[in-house]
Amino acid sequence: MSKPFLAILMGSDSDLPVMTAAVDVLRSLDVEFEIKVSSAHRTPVQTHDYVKDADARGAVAFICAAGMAAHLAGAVAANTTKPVIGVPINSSLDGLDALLSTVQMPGGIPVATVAIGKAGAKNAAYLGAQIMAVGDADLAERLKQERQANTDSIVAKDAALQD
Ligand code: RP5
Repeated sequence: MSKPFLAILMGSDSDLPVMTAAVDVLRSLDVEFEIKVSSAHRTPVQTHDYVKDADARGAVAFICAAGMAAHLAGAVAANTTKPVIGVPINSSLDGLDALLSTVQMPGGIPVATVAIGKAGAKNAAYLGAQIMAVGDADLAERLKQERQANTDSIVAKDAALQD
């Protein structure tokens, strides 16, 4: 088994401009990850095979981004008991179609669904890192420091505004 990692799947390479927000967060936190284009509809066999393989190699959680009839996160969740985080992509209908397709899972096959677009991609990465950090004290510390740095930066901006 390789080092623990997060597996990111996207339904299309057209989702990459949004998912770079997740990649940036994981790089900043020094979290191991893999990223793949794999579609529930266009490459169902490859998606199934990758999930089984990544699960066996030590994927801690899966982050799945898709737009339109966004079935990727559900298809991944059907093939693993690791946590699955769904990122709805705004490809049509303001992303509402993708949000509903991702979040409305039948009982027993959960997908933790985040917001549509870049904010969701970012939060999916933080959530994945937080899941990993349950078993990784160093990563937990990096997350705490990063949160504190964000707080400090907002407080400093407010202080500057008051001058
Ligand atoms: C989904 O359909 C993808 O995740 C993407 O968001 C959307 C459109 O895909 P492309 O036609 O741009 O490849 O499967």
